[in-house]
Amino acid sequence: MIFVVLKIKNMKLKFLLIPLLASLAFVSCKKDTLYNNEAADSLKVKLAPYALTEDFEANSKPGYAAADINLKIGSWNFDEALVGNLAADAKNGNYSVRLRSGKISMNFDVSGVSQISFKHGKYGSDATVGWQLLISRDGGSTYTQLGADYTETTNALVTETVSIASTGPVRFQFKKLTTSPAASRINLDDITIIGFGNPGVTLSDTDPDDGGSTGGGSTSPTTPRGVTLGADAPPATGDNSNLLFGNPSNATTVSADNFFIDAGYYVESYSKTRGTPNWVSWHIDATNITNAVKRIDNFAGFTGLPTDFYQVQSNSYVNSGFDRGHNCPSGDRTSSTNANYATFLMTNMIPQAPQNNQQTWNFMEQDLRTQITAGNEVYVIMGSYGTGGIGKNSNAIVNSIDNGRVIVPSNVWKVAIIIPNGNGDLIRAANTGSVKIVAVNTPNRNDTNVSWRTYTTTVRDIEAKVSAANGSPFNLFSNLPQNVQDALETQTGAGI
Ligand SMILES: [Ca+2]
Ligand SMILES: [Ca+2]
Ligand SMILES: [Ca+2]
Repeated sequence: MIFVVLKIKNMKLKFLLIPLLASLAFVSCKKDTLYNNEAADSLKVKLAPYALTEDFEANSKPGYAAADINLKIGSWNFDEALVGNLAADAKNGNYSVRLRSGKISMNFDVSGVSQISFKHGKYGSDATVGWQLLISRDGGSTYTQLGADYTETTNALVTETVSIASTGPVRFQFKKLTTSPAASRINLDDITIIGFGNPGVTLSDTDPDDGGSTGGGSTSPTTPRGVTLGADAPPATGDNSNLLFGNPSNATTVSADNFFIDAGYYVESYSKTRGTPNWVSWHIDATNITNAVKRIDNFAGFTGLPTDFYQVQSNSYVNSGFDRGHNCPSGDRTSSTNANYATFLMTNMIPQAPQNNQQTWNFMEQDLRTQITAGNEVYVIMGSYGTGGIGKNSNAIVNSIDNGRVIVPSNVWKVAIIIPNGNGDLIRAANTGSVKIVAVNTPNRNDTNVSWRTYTTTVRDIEAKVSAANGSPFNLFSNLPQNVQDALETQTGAGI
């Protein structure tokens, strides 16, 4: 846990009293979050830190014309700017902002901001160019400059961190100086907004998983399709296969509500009655997250279901107040169009509260992918159970959508087992001390805390909850010896 230390001394006391009282009021319902330090003049207020990083890898914008673009942490307006991936673009990863003669601006506010950091450089061999960082405290109506002008002289990215005196929601703008040569361009990347408490990020109404101002995508259905397997799909069996750690509900192709689907890029148990997966299982390693393709957003019904199953359509969630929440995320399958297409089948979706999907779940998915880039491989199983969630249309519990054909789960869970890259994964998971376990169970509500670590639990607890909800045995990691399961499944799953 990280603490914010508020030093209150002598003359500063008078000026800090009002914000301090505000802080005390904020935490007064949780007295245990206040600590008196041994130093009489210090107070520690426990607030969860957050960091929201925009790396510009999530979406494309090939031209300079002014337009909004949906990115990882929200919607931005790019005016005379694009997402570039040329050799001359100074960048981290595959893409960065290339700003020509205008500005990029956030279309959303963030609360509790203490710092903003970003990488910046000059595009290729363009002439020296200047720009400003600006902040708005009124929802983007007016902006004021933060710090001094920046001047780009080299093509290499450098990192800058700026502290923010923030008491309310803010948004940022990066704006080229009109005095700089019109043709000179600036690269920007990895804009990270750092703060404490709930960032309260109101993501764009056109977030890719959401697709509409009232949730669930556009009104016309797309053409249903199947899966086309490429060589990049995980192997069907053995090491790195999607179901290596076991079929937790013993799903079969004869049980309508525990119906086994091998979609190649993931494996699942589907429920005809619920119109959603019960669980989805998949393996991730570096070969799956190459960013060879960007998210394709081609939500569609799945043609592989038995003919007596209702085929959930791309528009089945429209106006529901719930996102089409991926189980196996788009971001875990970027090695080919086939791989990414597979994740957009509606048989991979649940009606998920937008904040739960776009924040809590999204950040957990990103944290798991960070484990991959750090040299690990990850086996993930995500599922949902129960009935009744709270979306964004009202505070009322919604039990089903699409005229009762899709059940809204009450809980959304995920377990992950993380091991260093290698072979003999089951044996290594049983024997190595370097296994890390993540186990999270969240309520499917739109007021979910942004931090997934708020919801860590044990694998064993998830097994018990799912088993009770469905009235049938549920055994995760069943291919591991029971004594290994007993050891791993009773750890609280905040392993990363
Ligand atoms: Ca980037
Ligand atoms: Ca492996
Ligand atoms: Ca188990």
